[in-house]
Amino acid sequence: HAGHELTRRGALLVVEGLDRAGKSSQCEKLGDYLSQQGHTVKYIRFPDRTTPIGKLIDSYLRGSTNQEDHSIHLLFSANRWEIAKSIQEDISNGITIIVDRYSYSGAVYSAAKANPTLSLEWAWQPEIGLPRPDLCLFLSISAEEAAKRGGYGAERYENETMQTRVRELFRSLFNRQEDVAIINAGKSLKEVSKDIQVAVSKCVERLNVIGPLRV
Ligand code: T5A
Ligand code: NA
Repeated sequence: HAGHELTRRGALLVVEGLDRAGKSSQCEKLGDYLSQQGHTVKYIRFPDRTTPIGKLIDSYLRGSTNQEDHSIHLLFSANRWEIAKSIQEDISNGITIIVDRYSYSGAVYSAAKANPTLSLEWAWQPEIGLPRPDLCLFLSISAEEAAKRGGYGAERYENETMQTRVRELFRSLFNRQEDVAIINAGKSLKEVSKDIQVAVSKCVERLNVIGPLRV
């Protein structure tokens, strides 16, 4: 699909995983690495708690307000749609974007609530049409391991029952998705970042190659 490009676009790289899998730490390391390689890099995260919709999400996650399951789900999705156009623009301007959580978290966390009318399929629908990542790095870690890391338990969803369901749903979702790299996030920060660099380098190289004209 990259073969049609005449100018070099940026890459859309997503980092996903359970709470405390090390997503934010690894996004930062990946950003440093790609900058050193000469890429222009931008970091974004979802939920983006700074927008009006993001503020509603923030207060929900902190437990200060309640929201109906479908309703909060659609707000998480709207929070991605509100910046979808700027993501597209940045990428066409050659900026590589590192995204800390995306549609995959969106579908999986909502579906993990086991609400009978909120299946994984239902939850995925509002994500259809958002910019498709070139690569999704899934930081895989056991729920028990994640719970041992700092700051766990403060927000809604940070309990082992929910996290175990989330883990299973991520697996079933990623079985159906292309361009996913499963990264063992139970290793040291440095080892995990090395594995991420290898996966990302392969992906970025592919984007730089101009493919041959076909029939
Ligand atoms: N959500 C999100 C939805 O329900 N729907 C949606 O559409 C979206 C986008 C908030 C919640 O919202 C849900 C999912 C979440 O429950 P958030 O704001 O991204 O999402 O907050 P968190 O994801 O909870 O951020 P986390 O704090 O969970 O974790 P990270 O980013 O995975 O981990 P990180 O890098 O901050 O590291 C956590 C701790 O572990 C240590 C770090 O130093 C830190 O102390 N650590 C390691 N320790 C040992 N070895 C390693 N390899 C380590 N890597 C990190
Ligand atoms: Na984080």
